[in-house]
Formats: sequence, structure tokens, C-alpha cells
Amino acid sequence: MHCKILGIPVQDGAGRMGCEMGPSALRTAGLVAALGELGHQVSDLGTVVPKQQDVKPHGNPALKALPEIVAWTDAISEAAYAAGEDGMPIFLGGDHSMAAGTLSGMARRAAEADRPLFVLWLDAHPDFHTLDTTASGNLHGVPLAYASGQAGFDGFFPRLHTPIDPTRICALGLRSVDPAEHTALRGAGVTVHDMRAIDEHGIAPLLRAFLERVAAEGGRLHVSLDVDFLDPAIAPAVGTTVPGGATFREAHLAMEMLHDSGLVTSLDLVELNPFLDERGRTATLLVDLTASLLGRRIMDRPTRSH
Ligand code: 4U7
Ligand code: MN
Ligand code: MN
Ligand code: MN
Repeated sequence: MHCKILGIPVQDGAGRMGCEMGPSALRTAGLVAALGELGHQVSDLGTVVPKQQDVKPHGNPALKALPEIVAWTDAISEAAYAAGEDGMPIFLGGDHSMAAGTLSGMARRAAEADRPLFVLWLDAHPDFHTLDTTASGNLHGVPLAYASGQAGFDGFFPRLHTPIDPTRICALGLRSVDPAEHTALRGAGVTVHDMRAIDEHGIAPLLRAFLERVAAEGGRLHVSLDVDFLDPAIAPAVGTTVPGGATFREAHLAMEMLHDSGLVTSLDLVELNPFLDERGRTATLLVDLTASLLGRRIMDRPTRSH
């Protein structure tokens, strides 16, 4: 596999500063070497730079940094589309607003190859607000709604080449969903497995059912991993901690199953805030999870399906 690393140091979409240091921390934690040891070719494509542009004022007074995030989204989308020509892009965030660009770029790439794009959203939050419904105004809370073509972004965010079909999105690990997001997720037909579902069924059957669908439809799969998917006890370097997240083994098992599926074509590592980390442990955990997704395993066999 040819892994293409792209740094996206956006932090204006989060409520607090620090995510701009995320790409540096992931590189410092040894991402390139870890993937190289698994036999992959690794290219570091460097850092995305936002493309400044005029954005008209929006009616929601809570919105923060709209022109900045629009500028980032346009540049990230172009860079993701370019990186997605071949190999496996790995996008190092940066706050989750960057997924507006990575998803739109990868969706355009998949459409050109005549393949449906599926999304596995690993997060405590669905990030399914529109510009009108967000109360915090933090734009890391909107990327999934934007990329799946929900109303209210027209005339502000870049026009989507190919909106992602919301029924091809699976959100796993949710435990903080605002009422407007709940309504919109149900209306759009997104598959949602919240933490209760993981508790009741285990993460494996939920993920396996989704991967079987992706395979059956000949899809590509983009994985978006928000640090707050993980329990804050094992991943403290995040601004939006919510208790009761995925455990160390649940997260690794998900990555191991994703590897064995052979379906993953791109990956976001987002919301790492190194200013809040403890001696680099969250950055190191993200590197280890990425290694599991790219083929590191405990023994010389894949996880059995039954
Ligand atoms: B993240 C929130 F209200 N929904 O809109 C909001 F709970 O990328 C959180 O998943 C958004 O970390 C979290 O501000 C965005 C809040
Ligand atoms: Mn453009
Ligand atoms: Mn998120
Ligand atoms: Mn989150």
C-alpha cells in the first residue's frame, strides 16, 4: 500500500486552540516509521494551506470563523481529491471541520471511478448540524451534514461535486447527540450505532454488518476517526471529552476488522489537541490504531468472523 500523509492544521472549527499542533504530534509519535515497518511505502505530502475567499455574512449569530473554515474546506477538498488519485490518503488533523473537505474530495474521486463512497464515522458526536442548527457555532460540529448534502450550506460552503448518500454512512460510538442532529440523522437515514448498541451487542457484529454492505455494493470506504470516539481515560488529548467511550480493545478490534476487510481507501485522524495530552500518550495511541488499520496484528491470523 502507498500511504500518503497530508497535514491539515486547522483549529478554527473547534471551541479551543491546539488542534493545529495535531499533525506535528502525530509525526513526532512516529506515524511514518510505524507504517514503513509494516512494509508500506509512505509519502509525506506536507501541509495544506487555506485558500482565502469572500464569504457573505450568515444569519446565525452563533457561527464562529465561517470565512476561515470555508477557506480551509475549499483547499482541503482540492488536496484530498488530488491525493486520492491512487494509494491511501491519511489526513492528519486538525479539528473535525476538515472532514468537510476530505469527504467532499474523496466523494468526487469515488464518483469519477464510478464507485459509491461509504463513510465510517467513529465519534462521540455525529457532527450533523447545519449552519442554521448549530448552537455552539463551532464548525467542527457540521462536516458530516455538509458532505452528505443536507440543506443550508448553499452559498456559503463550496458547492459539492458529489454529495455522499447518507444511507451509506455508519456512525459508531455516539454518546452526545443534540436534538436537531437526532431529527436530521433519522430523516436522512444514517445508520447509527450509539455506545448503548456497542454495550449490548459488541462492536464486532455492528461493524461487520456495515462492512458486508460496503463489499456487496463494491464501495470505497472513508474512515473518520475523532479522538473523542475513544474513552477520555485512554485518550485525554481532546477538547470535547465525553465519558463512556470506546475502550482500547474495542478501538483496536475495529481497526483490525477494517484492515481484514481490505475496503478502506482513506482515513482522517482528527481532533487531537496535543496541548491537552499527557506525555504524548494520545498521539501514540492514534499511531498504534492506524498501524492496526494498516495491518499490524497480534498473531498471524485475521479475526474470525464467527
Ligand atoms: B466534534 C456539539 F453541542 N454538538 O455542536 C456542538 F455537543 O468534531 C459538539 O465531534 C460538537 O468533536 C463536537 O458544539 C464536534 C455540542
Ligand atoms: Mn473548488
Ligand atoms: Mn467529530
Ligand atoms: Mn467528537
